Amino acid sequence: MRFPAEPFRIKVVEPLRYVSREERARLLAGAGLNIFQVPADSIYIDLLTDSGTSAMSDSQWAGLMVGDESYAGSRNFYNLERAVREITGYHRMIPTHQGRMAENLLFSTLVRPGQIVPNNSHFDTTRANVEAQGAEALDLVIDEGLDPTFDHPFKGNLDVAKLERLFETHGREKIPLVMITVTNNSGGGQPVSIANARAVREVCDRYGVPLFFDACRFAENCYFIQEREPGYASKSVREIARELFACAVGCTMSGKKDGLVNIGGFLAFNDDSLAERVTNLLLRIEGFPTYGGLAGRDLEGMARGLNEVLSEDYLAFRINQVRNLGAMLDQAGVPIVKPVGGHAVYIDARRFLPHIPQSQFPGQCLVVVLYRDYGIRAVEVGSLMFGHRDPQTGQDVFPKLDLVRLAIPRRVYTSEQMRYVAQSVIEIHRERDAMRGLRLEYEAPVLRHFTARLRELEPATVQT
Ligand code: P70
Repeated sequence: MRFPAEPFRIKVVEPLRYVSREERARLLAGAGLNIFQVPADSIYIDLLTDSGTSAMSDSQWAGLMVGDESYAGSRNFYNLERAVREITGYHRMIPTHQGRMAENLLFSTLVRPGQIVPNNSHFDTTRANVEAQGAEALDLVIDEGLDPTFDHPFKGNLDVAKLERLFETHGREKIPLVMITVTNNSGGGQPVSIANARAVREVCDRYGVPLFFDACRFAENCYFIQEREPGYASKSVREIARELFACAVGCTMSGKKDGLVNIGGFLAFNDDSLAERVTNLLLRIEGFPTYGGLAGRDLEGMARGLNEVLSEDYLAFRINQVRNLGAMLDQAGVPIVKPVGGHAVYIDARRFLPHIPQSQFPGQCLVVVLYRDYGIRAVEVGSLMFGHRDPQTGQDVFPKLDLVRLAIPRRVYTSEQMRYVAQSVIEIHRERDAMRGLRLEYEAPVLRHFTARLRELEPATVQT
């Protein structure tokens, strides 16, 4: 049996502070019920994100000591370049301080106002970076990907027929590139199959448009391919990664996910003239091309992390830790997105709290109670994160799904802590009828979820 218990032991521990319910309630009220504004040392289990929260290995920590902090030509740059080349096959690697800078560089170079960038689903920063160019960020995930109850092995797939129609309607001039996010974060951390990536590439080739991956969670995606896609069971995850990356011409990467580091990212592809254009911009806004906004030691940590993340013992543990949390919730009747994705369990807040309308942020209601009563931090991926007021009609626009994400940091929490999380959510689910909706008191014009302030509605105003 390929048993997915922790394939590591604990060498260093980080004590967690116990905070009373009263103190948590006070902190949350002071934060405008916005979990991003709560100090992290007041949180028991932090499932806000799997990004930048990984525990590094002894080898990665040792790698920091061989950081070469030369301004130009650091040896760690070459180590990272080699790691990226071996894994992806892309020979140009441009380091950035994190994923969103890779997005900014790529879209600033390729995208013009009025154009459309299709993706299976854009995540928040990707969408914001496309829109910052005056372009439209269009989500084309398959319909099954939008149904939280539909069991499909590759719910992250991009709808090829919709993509064809988009090209037929607008022509290639309007579409500067196509992106696929692996795994598809907004849709529940769902994987994309190689067959789908190939079919998308075929359409892109026909129209002469480049296909890029948003590759943050590529290793988790490749593990699912090995597990689920016909013909891949006997291939190594490393081989599968190489095959997957060959379907695109390049990628943006946040090393904070499957790079197993706390900071870092890169842009990688084979096109030398694109590299020249991106580098000119990089020099102005990020740094010299051999460090790109990072210290030499950070480059080394990421080079080692990218190789470690392809360990199949690690991936079996990782994917199954997340899956087991989902199974505990599912067995207790908590509505979750199925099948469970790679980095997180997503609770379907609209089914969890059917008495709270989308205009009262059901997902955020659950986030508030999870922290106040149990010290757990989750994140809303729904009306608060993606809802907005249409400037033309003045109407509120809500996303199709209202989810609460329990993102699991890599190699950080024990299975016992995961059980505590499951029990907490199950207890809230039993008491859900007493929960009340929220209203917005302040919102910023972009990425409002990071700084929004909310207030709990009085019982009298709750719609039932
Ligand atoms: C997350 C974080 C980052 C991300 C991503 C995809 C598919 C690019 C990026 C940007 C963001 C986040 C969300 C909620 C709470 C905290 C953090 N995703 N593409 O957790 O990468 O952060 O390195 O600039 O998921 O999903 P970077």
